[in-house]
Amino acid sequence: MTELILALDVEGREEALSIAGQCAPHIDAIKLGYPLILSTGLQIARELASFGLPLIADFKVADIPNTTLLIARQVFAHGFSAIICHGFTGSDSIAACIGSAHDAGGECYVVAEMSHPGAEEFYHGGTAERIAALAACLGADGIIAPATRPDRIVVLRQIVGDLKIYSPGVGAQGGDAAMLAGLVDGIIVGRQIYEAPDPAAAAAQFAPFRR
Ligand code: OMP
Repeated sequence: MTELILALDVEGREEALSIAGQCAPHIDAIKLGYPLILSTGLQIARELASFGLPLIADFKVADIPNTTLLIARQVFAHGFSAIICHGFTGSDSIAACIGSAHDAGGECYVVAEMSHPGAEEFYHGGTAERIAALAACLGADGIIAPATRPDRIVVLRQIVGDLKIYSPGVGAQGGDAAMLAGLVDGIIVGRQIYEAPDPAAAAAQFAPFRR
């Protein structure tokens, strides 16, 4: 059983607020990334906060420690509760993101392995395992791991223990929520919900998998 995190990758304020409002009773958190934030500005977080759900900033931060810290500072100053960073940048950058998040009372999730097909080119062969181990060792709140490869989640779960695993790739990318039950702490779903004729009904379909 798992949380349902809505990936709100729409490109307009009105649409974002409308979909978030419709889905709010059926979801546990909202993830905002570049599509919405570049089109509306970080202040959209203040408006979405009115739905009373945790807001996750998906900037997949991949920079030097100082720039990472400056990005995280902006994110938490705008009311987000969590941030996502890449893990391939190495321990100092990951630690900067985790430290900034925790200083602000927030959480940090580290991408251990991505969900798209091309991710196999670099993440497989030990890299994802190393990132997951580093994230756990540095005190991250969780990792991001692919719903499109449940077998990989089993491997990464053995490394991170009871650290949270949030998993994108359900629906549009081919991942099946039923395959992830008991393996992950949260599924991240975008298009299957926000492109549906009735987003609330699409979100409600995940009710059997929610805690
Ligand atoms: P849909 O494919 O539309 O369900 O959206 C998935 C969401 O998860 C998007 O916001 C992606 O940017 C994000 N995501 C992935 O799809 N794969 C990853 O490996 C990592 C993420 C992420 O960090 O959220």
